[in-house]
Amino acid sequence: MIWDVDNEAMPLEKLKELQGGRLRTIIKKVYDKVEFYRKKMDAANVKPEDIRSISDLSKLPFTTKDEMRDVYPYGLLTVDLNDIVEIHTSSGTTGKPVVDAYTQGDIDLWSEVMARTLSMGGVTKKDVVQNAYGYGLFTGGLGAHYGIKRTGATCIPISGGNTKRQLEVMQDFGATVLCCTPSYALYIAEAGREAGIDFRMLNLEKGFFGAEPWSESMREEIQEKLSIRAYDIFGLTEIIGPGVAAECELQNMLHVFEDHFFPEIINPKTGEPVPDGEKGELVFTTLTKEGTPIIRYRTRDITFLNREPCSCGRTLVRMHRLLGRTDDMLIVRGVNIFPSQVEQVLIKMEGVEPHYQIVVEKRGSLDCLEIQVEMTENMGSDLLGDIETKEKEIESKLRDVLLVNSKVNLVPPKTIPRSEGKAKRIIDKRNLSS
Ligand code: DLL
Repeated sequence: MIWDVDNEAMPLEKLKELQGGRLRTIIKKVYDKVEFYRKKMDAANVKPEDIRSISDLSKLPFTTKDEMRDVYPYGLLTVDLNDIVEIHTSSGTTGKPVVDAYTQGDIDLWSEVMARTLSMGGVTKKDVVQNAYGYGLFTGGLGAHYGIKRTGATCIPISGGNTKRQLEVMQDFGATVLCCTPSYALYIAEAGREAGIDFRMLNLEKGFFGAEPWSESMREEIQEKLSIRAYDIFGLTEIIGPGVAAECELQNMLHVFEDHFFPEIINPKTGEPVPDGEKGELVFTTLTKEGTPIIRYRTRDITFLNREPCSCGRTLVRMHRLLGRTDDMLIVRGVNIFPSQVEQVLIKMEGVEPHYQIVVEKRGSLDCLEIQVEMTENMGSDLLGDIETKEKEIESKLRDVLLVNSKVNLVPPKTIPRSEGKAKRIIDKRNLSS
């Protein structure tokens, strides 16, 4: 079902016009009201009058996460603090977080884009949605909450964690939909299996997973283990939270809600826009957000755009599931490595779980890559001391994909820390020692 057919299936000419008009308004507003943007535009010698249509966007300077931190907490506000009704922050582990301050209009927008997201996977008022994204400053919990309520479905605001209780609630309340990070969905599946739950017998039908990278194979695994259809949903605090892009029922790339959040793909090294279909860094401009509009925000996420029509009828451009991040990319002995590549290898192998951690260290002047991989429950006993052979097999498969050597260590089941939110996949010890 298309939640907002007028805006999600708008003829492309009309969409372009709408985006251009919205861009003119927002640029004038940030130039008048926010010193941060006025200074940057003056330095780049661009005036609001120079921005007439969406194709003028590339004249404007980028905004980076570090710049946003510099004006923490309220430096990007376009309205009076009295008009802000809610605040969220990013979940960064270093430095000050990035702040998103919402007006009531922004909360309405957020509810709408999240209602679109859930409707794309078929959620209606008949559904009972278990919302296991964390509630709090993180945008996942409340963002999904607003969308669930907007669709008219029943919301169970359980938040993340307490997996035993998640399973109990899922059964007792007959949840039909699960919202959480993909790694937590797998954890719930695992804990359920141990508790003797047959997910095929439950009401659960679909799940909306995002906030961290996951692969197509991980989708298959979640779909099979939980007996559901699993949809990828994408967003980030700086732009609004979840509700920036989402998959439709065809599960074939994520429609970007570009009437509100305009995407560009740039070459991360040169900052130049790249043609559709080519990989690069995703950049967003918010066209309608009131509290903290963001102009040309460099997400550090890597993907590409696809403008081919989708058979669901939506005209909104699609982005491929994230291929990595410019900052999550490890450079080991000069070779670029993404955690998703490791996951793709592991998920196809017998006897191991897609629970892993990548550790990079310097030994002398050489970068060493060690990958801890969990065995399945029965692997230890099946292999009878053949663990080393298995490790070698994984190392060889990884070398084919990563193009560098790594040392694989098989570790007993459940020894890699589980996360109720975003999983921590990389431990880079090189920075700590330098
Ligand atoms: O993670 C918002 C969100 C909540 C999205 C719930 C989806 C579901 P942040 O904490 O600001 O916001 O983190 C944003 O997470 O730049 C991506 O690198 C990553 N990310 C978000 N969704 C996906 C996804 C929320 N579907 C950062 N696939 C983004 C891969 C994702 N990575």
